[in-house]
Amino acid sequence: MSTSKGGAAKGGGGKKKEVKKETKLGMAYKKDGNFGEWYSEVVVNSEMIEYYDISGCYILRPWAMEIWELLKEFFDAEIKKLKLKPYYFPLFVTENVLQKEKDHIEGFAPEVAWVTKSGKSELEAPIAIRPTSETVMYPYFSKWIRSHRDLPLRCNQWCNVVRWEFSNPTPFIRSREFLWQEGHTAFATKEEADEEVLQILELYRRIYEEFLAVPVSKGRKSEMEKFAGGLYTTSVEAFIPNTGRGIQGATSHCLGQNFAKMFDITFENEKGVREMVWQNSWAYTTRSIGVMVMTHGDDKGLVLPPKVAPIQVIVIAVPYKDADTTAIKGACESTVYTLNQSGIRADQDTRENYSPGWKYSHWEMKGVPLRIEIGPKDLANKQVRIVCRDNGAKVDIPVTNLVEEVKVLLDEIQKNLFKTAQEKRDACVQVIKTWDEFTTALNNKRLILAPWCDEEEVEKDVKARTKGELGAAKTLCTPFEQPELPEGTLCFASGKPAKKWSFWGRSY
Ligand code: 87F
Repeated sequence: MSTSKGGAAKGGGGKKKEVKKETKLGMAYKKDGNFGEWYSEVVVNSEMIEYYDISGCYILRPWAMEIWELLKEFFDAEIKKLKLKPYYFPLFVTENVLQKEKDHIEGFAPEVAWVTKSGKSELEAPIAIRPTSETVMYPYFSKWIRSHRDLPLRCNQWCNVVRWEFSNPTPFIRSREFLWQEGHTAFATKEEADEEVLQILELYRRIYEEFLAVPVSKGRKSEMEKFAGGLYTTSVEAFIPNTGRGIQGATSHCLGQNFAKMFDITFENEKGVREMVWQNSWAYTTRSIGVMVMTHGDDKGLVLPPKVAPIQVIVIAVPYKDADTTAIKGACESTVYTLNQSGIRADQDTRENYSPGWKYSHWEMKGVPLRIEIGPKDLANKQVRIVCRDNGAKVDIPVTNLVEEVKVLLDEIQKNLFKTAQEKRDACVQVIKTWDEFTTALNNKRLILAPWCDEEEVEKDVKARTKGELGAAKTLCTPFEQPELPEGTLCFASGKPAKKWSFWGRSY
């Protein structure tokens, strides 16, 4: 991929000057050509990800971690308003405690990673690495909760978890170790728990739609797809048009009293009577970054929504011919300073061993929303040239209006990315009524909205009938926003009376 460009380039005074070899930039794969290869290339070339020598594990570089930090800053402030407290529980869990959850852990068991040795000696008993922290936390909930005055208990932790997946690992999307926040809460009443499930789901929608500019549908999971340990599961679901696959963006579960029973988490109510608590758990992960990359990236690389861009504006000097390089450097410097002063994340690329053209490609690859070019003509006219990453638009802006104009442009890019993604997603939605329409839509990579009888057996049957190389179809969610369901509408798969509209499709 990385071939080198010729060594000589014109220097400042028109003389031929040796410039350090520049690595050629660019993407070998196209988004509409080979999507999988394109995605790997984008996350690596944009310097978000470095591959690691353990399959399914990736190095998250600053360009990814800074996005994660921006999301975290928003989410953490919001949950603190909801009285969530920060905790950190250990990474390890004993077999004994993990097994307390054995009913629903059964299906997950193959993904649990174990520590069996220290140095050369076998541990007395193997210790599991947390795949999620219910079993780590809830024995202590049982200890800490005594009376109704101890409720609600609201814990959140930001941490890593390990799930030893075997199917096709993909950076951010499916990795064996990932970062997340996990919220675990306990209430005296179901009403309080129900309310929180939706408050958190709304925050997840905002992460995707307002920050990552990715449209999602809020809805409820089917009995087959819900978290088996809980009462009901809600989620935000995104869709990747290129692969025709749905992808779960985040989940917010009401656990009911199942874990309270298992872990004996009870409280004495005002009347002195023992009751079991009502619990929730919820999480979003670094997968969200991958969904954003897939949604907005293009053939030049990453495209970042301004709200999550570590650098929103990159300033590049264009000192060609006999230009006054000192004055240009000064203008770049003061442009960055002015923007930073107004809270805009701006930086300049001062490297002298790269040409302006190389820098343009480099920062396009990294998806920076705005590029400011400053050359001799701009200097003379007291203006700068601004280039938008999303649509390539170029505008010349008087320096006096700089901050306002940059704010307007960043805002427009944020809105346009969301709007474009929403239009693309909506164009993939297909309402179907019959099995034939369903299979055709599935083959056409559609996000299918179908009338369904909501029976588990029927979902199993659909899975079985659509099994194949690309994976079976399943329900993604039943969206809260339901179109009208006319009396007498039949289930597309069973022919029984339909109870609801649900999203179906292949998924990640
Ligand atoms: C993998 C191995 C072992 C998912 C697993 O969604 C256990 C599990 O319990 C497991 N994969 N799950 C379900 C996780 C449920 C729940 N946990 C807290 C969440 C949100 C955060």
